[in-house]
Amino acid sequence: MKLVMAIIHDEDAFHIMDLLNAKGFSATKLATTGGFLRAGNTTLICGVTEERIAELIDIIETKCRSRKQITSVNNVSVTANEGFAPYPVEVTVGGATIFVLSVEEFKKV
Ligand code: 2BA
Repeated sequence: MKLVMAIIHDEDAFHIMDLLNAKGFSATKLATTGGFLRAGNTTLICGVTEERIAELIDIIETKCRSRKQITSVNNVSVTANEGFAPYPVEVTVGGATIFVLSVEEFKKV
């Protein structure tokens, strides 16, 4: 038995939970905060048999692949009367940080 902890982007959490449930994985989703950016992220904890580790990691890789996305931020205008103008920037979203831990004992009582 292994415990997989995967820190993923909030945006990817909803879709991956659906797929994990459909494939028969049990998972717990925690709302967490990155220590560096202090921004919200999601941590999934998932107890699995060793035979299914590769399948689980494959699902995480597929659903949480890091990708570039264009988003707009409000840029401060040069003059006070012009207000704010949307300014497109490219950001990287997604990706996953995965830990696989050995489980000494697993019990449901
Ligand atoms: P990633 O390395 O992809 O990490 C994404 C999130 O995964 C982290 O959020 C943190 O919540 C978790 N994480 C990553 N490595 C971990 C570890 N060894 N132990 C526990 N949790 C871990 P943040 O801490 O907010 O970091 C966001 C991104 O900022 C990181 O993306 C990395 O690109 C960068 N970063 C993190 N720490 C840094 C540092 N000390 N100096 C420069 N850049 C850093």
